[in-house]
Order: sequence, then structure tokens, then C-alpha cells
Amino acid sequence: MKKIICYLLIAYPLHRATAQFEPNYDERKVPEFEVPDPLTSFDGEKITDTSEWENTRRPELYRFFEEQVYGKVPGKLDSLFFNIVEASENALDGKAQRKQVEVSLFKNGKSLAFTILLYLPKTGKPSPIFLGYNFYGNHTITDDTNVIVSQAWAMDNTEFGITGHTLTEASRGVRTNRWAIEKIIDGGFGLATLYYGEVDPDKNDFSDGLHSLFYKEGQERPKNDEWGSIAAWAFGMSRALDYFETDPDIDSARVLSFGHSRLGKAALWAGASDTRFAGVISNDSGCGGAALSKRKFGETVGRINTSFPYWFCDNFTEYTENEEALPIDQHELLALIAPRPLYVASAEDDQWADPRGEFLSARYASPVYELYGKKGITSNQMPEVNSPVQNTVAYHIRTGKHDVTHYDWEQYIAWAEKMVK
Ligand code: GTR
Repeated sequence: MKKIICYLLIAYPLHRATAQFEPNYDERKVPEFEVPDPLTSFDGEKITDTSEWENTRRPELYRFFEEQVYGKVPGKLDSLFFNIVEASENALDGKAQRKQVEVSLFKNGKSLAFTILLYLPKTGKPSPIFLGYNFYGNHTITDDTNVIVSQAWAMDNTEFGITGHTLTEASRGVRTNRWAIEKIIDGGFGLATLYYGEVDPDKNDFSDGLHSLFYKEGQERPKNDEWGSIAAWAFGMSRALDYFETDPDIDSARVLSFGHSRLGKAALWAGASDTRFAGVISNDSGCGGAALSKRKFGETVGRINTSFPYWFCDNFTEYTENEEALPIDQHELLALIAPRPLYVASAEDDQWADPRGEFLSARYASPVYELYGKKGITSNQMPEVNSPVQNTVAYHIRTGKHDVTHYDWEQYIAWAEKMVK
């Protein structure tokens, strides 16, 4: 008997812990919850015009996401340098211009560098561009042998021939399927990409990457309200935008921040925290990105804080298995992008990212767009698969898995032509 009681005492908490993290994929088990109203302030004031939004509500929402979700940037850089390390007028069979630009960041006597790979259409005018991170290095997005292989730490991936956390020729071009470069160029847009591992390696280690530049004497990790990796990646996108402002071939007022999955979360936070971005595209960004947290469908706050605690600030752990306590939800992150164009995309087989939660988030952000006379998502009904709704707020759910496909890019290009060209 003693043995059994002992077993129960040990087993029960373990069982509870695993049960908590069992993802829910059943719409009937989605808890009932109140959607926080983006147009009512934390102290209950109704927000009725854009000036109240900009002066009262947006700042308090922004502050919440900054201090409780993604974390604050702890200071300013000492200096920033750009160096065009390679360029060609004859890229992609003569169709495009290519540039590789090293961006060096300096702070507290330390430095970090990352390289922007750019393809620009040869239109003779400053080009609008898509800016997005890649997962395995700039050389993976194209077969172009001129693209420099990064020396930064990388996640191992045997399928891509990446071992020992080192990128080599073996992985050149392995991700061309995710980047419709020719379509982007033919559409009159440029493409800029960065390798996220150069800005902050994607591992639970705060000794390296951007964070380490900002530490005070003896500090080893960010404070509770300071940045995790998503905010560091967003900061890197803004530094790329600093470069674009100096390049006459780029129209820096028409830069769209784009990202897939964890990098979609970064693209959203970049667009929210830096209003110079002309618009944002979130591809399958899921939990901590476009998807509503309070639905607890697929990946949850508890789950993401367990698997990837370093993506967010430490304060966010307050909401682990405690989404009810959140005074905000992710539609209010989307609303921070208003009135700039916003595209949220999902994939039918990507239930982990909660497509319905991503759709509803775009829908619930829309009243803020309407305040500006912009059309958001007007229906509570999700569109059919492969039937995009493209207003200033756009949404599609396509067939297939968690990925970025040519179908996705065709939608982004067509929509961006209407929105920023
Ligand atoms: C998953 C994570 C998601 C998403 C994804 C990705 O493991 O749970 O939130 O970010 O990785 O980035 O591919």
C-alpha cells in the first residue's frame, strides 16, 4: 500500500505535466474566452479616433508586448557600419543586380556582423523590397555560387548536409523552394535576406549573439523585461532597414518585413517596433506570432516557453499555462502594425500554428484598421482554402504543410503590388 501511495505521489505531478502539454486540436475543446478589445484602454476608456489610438492605446499595448512578451532592447548601439563586400550587375542571368552588404554593429567595445544578400530588379528606379530572414544561411536560398557561405553557428540538419553546426557548400541552394526570387524580380520587387544565426544563434544560450554586446560588467543574460531572441532578430531587421535608407537603388519607404514561422514572429515584432516598415507578411507564424494565445489550440504559451524559453523575455513565463491572465492577445500585436498593410497566411496541415487562431487574430485586429478608413478582414467566416482575401489586412489559408511555397509568394507579390507600388 505504502508503495502504491508513493507511486501515486510521484506519478501524479508527472502525469499532470505531460497532460498539460498535450496539444489540443479539437475546436470543441477551445476554451471560452473574452477577446481583449483593442479599442478599449486598460483602464476601460473607449478609443474612438486615430489620435487616441496613437497617443493612448497603441503606446500602452506596445509597452505590454515590449516588457512582458518579447522584451526591451536595452540600449542604443555605439555605431553601425555598412560595407558592400560584393556586387554584380549581372545576376540571375542578367535579370537582376546582386549586392552583399556586411552590416557591423558596435557596442561596449564588442562587435557583431551580419551580411544582407540583395537581388534587385534592373528597373532604373529605387525598388520596393521584401526583407526576410532565412534559416540556414543566404547561400541556401539560391544556386548562385557567388553567394557567401556564412561562418556563423547553424542548427545541424543532416538532410541539408549541415553537421558540426557549420555551413558549407553542401547546403548551397537547399532552400530555393522557399524563395520565389524570379517571381519577385519579375513583379518589380527586390529581395533582401539575412541569416538569423548571424544576429542571434537559435539556441538557449545568452553568451553569444546580439544580446552579449549590451551587457554591463558581469552581466550574463538579459534582465526579466529585456529582449529574447525574437526581439534580437527584429532589431537585426531594423538595422538592415538602416542600410536600405542609404542605398539609392532601394525605396526604403517601401520595405515589407516578411518571415516564416519563428521568423514570422520576428517579422511581426519588427513591423510593430519599427514603423518605418511599410508592411508585414506573417507566413505560418503561429504561437507568439499571429495566432491567438487564449485559444490554446496547437502550440500554447506553456509549450513554447518550455521548448524555446529564450525566444521571449523572462516575464512571459508568467503566462505559461496561464493565458487567461493575459490582458492582451496576439491580434493586438497585429493591430500595432495598423494602418500599414498586413498579410497573415496559414497552411491547412499546419494545425500546430492554429490557422483559425491566425485568421481570427487578423479579423480582431481589423477594427483598428477601420479607424484609419482601411479595409481589414470583415467576415468572421474563414475563407476556403486557396481563396485569399486581400484587403489592407489580407489572409489566406493554402493547402499543404508548414512551409513557404510559390503559391504563398504569388499572393504576397500580387497584394504588395496593390499595397505599396
Ligand atoms: C516550432 C515551433 C513553432 C515554430 C516552428 C518554426 O518547433 O514550435 O513556434 O516557430 O518551430 O519556426 O519552424
